[in-house]
Amino acid sequence: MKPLIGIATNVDENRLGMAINSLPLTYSTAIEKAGGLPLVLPFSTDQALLSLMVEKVDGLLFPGGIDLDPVWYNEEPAAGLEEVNRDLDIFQLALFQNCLTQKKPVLGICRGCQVINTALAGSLFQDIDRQWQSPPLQHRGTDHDTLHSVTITPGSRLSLLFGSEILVNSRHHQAIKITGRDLRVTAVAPDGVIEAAEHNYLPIHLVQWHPERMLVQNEVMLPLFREFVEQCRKGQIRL
Ligand SMILES: [Mn+2]
Repeated sequence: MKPLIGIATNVDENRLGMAINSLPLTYSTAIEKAGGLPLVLPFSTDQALLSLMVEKVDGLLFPGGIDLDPVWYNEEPAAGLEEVNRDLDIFQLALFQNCLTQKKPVLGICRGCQVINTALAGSLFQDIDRQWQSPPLQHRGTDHDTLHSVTITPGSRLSLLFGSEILVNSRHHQAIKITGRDLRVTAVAPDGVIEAAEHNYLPIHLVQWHPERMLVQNEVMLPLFREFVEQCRKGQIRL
């Protein structure tokens, strides 16, 4: 049976100003391409329902999106912070806590990477350009994805997929500052910005770039999704 992969929705507004569940198609398409059955998990404030949602799926993907409210990592909003939505944060942070409790495989992309790092008591640079100690690379182009290389930590699960260096896209203005509990850094940009991390004990992967968008161009990032789907399949067998 295909592993069932929940994708945590974002929240947006439609043309009538109504709140909607919102997710770019590229995320579900990537899961399809990797052999999984994607299922978008809708916004909810019901904690018991969130736990049930996580029980029903074999793994979870946390997508890109807006900034997290810095209140979750005990900071005041700083210059450069963009749109935040505390209700969305509470929804996604709670979903992730359930993944931890239930030991479900997780893949966090861009904002998803930041959600996981924050849930594990790490912190973020609210704006790389204003807060990074050395002149940063361009991590976000104005109207397109920029590209930069990342150096991958030897011995990491990421290095088994991509070797010691790989070119990635970049469309973020925040990044991990203090790494969350039990996470280790697995990739850094040439300017030192953290670009990926993984959990020491659990099948939890964080990437700051957008592998789902790279998949539209070619299949270089397919192994990342394949491995995630395989981890979800193994959990399925164990149950
Ligand atoms: Mn970057």
